[in-house]
Amino acid sequence: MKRVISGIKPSGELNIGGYGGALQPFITIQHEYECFFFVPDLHAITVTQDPKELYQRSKDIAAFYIAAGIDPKKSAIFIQSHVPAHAELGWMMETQSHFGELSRMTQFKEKSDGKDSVSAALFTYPALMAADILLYQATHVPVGDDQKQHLEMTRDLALRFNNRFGSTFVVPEPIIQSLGSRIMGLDDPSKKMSKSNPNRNSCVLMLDSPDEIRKKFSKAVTDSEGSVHLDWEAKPAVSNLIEIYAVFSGDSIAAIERQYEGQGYGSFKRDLAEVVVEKLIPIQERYKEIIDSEELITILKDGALKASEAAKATLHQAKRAMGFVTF
Ligand code: AQP
Repeated sequence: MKRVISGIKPSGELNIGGYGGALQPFITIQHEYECFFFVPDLHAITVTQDPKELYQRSKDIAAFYIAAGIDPKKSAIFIQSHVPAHAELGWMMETQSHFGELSRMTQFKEKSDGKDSVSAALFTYPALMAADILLYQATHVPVGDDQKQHLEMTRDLALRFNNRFGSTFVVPEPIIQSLGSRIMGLDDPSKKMSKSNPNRNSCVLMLDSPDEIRKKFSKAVTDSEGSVHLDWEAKPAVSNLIEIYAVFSGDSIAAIERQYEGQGYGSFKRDLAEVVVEKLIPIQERYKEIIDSEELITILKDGALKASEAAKATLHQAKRAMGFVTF
């Protein structure tokens, strides 16, 4: 059985970058694989989090999974810290990770850049990510652009462990998506649209009102050429908007370029806002129904049970392989 595990960190308010790069692909993937979708709260705390916000955002991500269309009857939806095997195997994988390879991780370099002090956990984060994946013997992992290096390290760790201790882990393959794998900020197309960016105009949040969405797209940077065509080198800002349009409408890039030929940016941006509003409204409505419901709690408890069952077997096998006393 082909199996997938993936998650979205509750490190800030979810935006359309996370939707396009992760959540929307999850909806498709759930029909082709046995899936485990989790809320990586242990990853979120690698940088400082306000406890009240972490609590709310962890619930939010789980509610968005369901609201966007992940079927909890088919896929396990759970919170990472509810399955302690993640932390346990994370430590074991840390012992197999080399300082040099962790030092080369570009995400660590970016996130630690210019900071006086960063947590040790931010540095060892890829070992925990490897554990998240290997614990479920995932055959496939959907990866956004900036997670490719981490998945490569997961594969290296699985192979290293298997060579040292005997065949234990499935070595996972990436699922690379062609569209939406790197949605950039609306204010600056050289920076990824990120939850931790304090500039609220850089992104459209999943819970933004239609008017906020319209305002943000009308302010989005473009260029002076006035031509809607994709060219990431010469026209990164407009290319980013075209890609968002394609992700949210399902239209091809060529069809979008044809539709707006010779029209400048005004009508393109207005239509783009409507395409996004149309997609987000039903998700927001379902989110509101579920966020404070018993239904959400039940789904998360059931998901954690299913995940724990799957994780337990691998953890036991890995411990025995390493020489731990197990019964
Ligand atoms: N802007 C984006 N475009 C495309 N894909 C994105 N993803 C996130 N932002 C974009 C993809 O979503 C998956 C889950 O990401 P994550 O939230 O766990 O981590 P992240 O990539 O670190 O997200 P952020 O928003 O940038 O969070 P912060 O600011 O806290 O670090 C990943 O596959 C990611 O590629």
